[in-house]
Amino acid sequence: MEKTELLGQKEQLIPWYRSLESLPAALWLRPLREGGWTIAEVAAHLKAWDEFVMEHRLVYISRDADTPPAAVHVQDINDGASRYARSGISRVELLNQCIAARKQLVQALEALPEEKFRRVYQMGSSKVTLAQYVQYLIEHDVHHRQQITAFVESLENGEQDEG
Ligand code: NI
Repeated sequence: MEKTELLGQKEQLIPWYRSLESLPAALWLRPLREGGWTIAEVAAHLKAWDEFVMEHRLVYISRDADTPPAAVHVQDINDGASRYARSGISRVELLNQCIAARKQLVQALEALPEEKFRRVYQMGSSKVTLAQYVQYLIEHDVHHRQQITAFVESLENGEQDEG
């Protein structure tokens, strides 16, 4: 995938975040499945990973250094995002922050020359081109979007059955 296409796909999360503002308010803090994350937690999770990528990956790539094999504390990042989503922050505020983080991420990627997307970097424990890495991040977006879409649809179908 070319840089322009990759950035276009990363930007698609912005209108999707906005669409979450118009969901019934009661769904925002309802777990997707028993014991699972809420929509708020999924949004905070995506924001936390955007921040991680900017701080711990793109900063190094912009300097043309390999990213340091600094340990990625996945569980800590995810737990922190969950706590943040449950901290009492409003839906509008959290979504605005998610959108701001995503805009920053897209801008940071945009600032990198095309050539860097074809270069191989050490990303944690694996070596991949920047384009492959961004492709992986797009798949992560799509995975969580599908999760929430399926949840909302299942509730809509459930309500129709009852009606
Ligand atoms: Ni995830």
